[in-house]
Amino acid sequence: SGKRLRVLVDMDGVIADFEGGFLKKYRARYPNEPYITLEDRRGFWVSSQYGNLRSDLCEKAISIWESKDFFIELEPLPGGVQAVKEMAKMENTDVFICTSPIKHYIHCPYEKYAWIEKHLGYDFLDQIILTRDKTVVTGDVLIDDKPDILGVEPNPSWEHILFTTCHNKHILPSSSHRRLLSWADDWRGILEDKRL
Ligand code: UMP
Repeated sequence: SGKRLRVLVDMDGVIADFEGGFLKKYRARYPNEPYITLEDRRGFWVSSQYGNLRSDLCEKAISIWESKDFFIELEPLPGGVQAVKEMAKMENTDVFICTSPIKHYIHCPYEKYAWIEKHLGYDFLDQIILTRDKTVVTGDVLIDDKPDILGVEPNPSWEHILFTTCHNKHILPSSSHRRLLSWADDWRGILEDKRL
């Protein structure tokens, strides 16, 4: 029913547990350094919060996600893979995984493809959009945990649905964002609403 829908789903913090994977590997590699619990995380940039804690911790944090096997070994977030599979099977619905790779490109882009193949299957490799600027991608909705999604296009076609995660859960309800609290929340309702 309704019009064809194009749904853009972010990867890190939405279907892949970037924050949990980061903290686990940071603590294993730097057992004697201070760290920030997921409860205390604030702001999208992990590197900034670690840098504010102690300036040398910024590059230590970055060293974690620049390492081989960081992205491929991220655990799926609860319900995310199932929701994306279900969404992709819905009538009149095109789902794309829209994710920004880091500029240290030796492992990350490859491992993002490998993660999608591992968790969503080989055929889902057709649905990957790797871009550092999501504003130039057209779609009806973008489900993403980053509060401010900016780029060269001042008026992106998508409605940004803010996906709740540790670093954004304290942000006050903003008129500019609808939220998805988790994959147990009513994502189907949001899609039906956009289809009207
Ligand atoms: N990222 C950083 N620095 C941080 C936190 C994340 O470079 O402090 C990277 C990791 C991911 C990318 O590759 O940002 C996430 O981009 P999104 O697609 O989720 O916007």
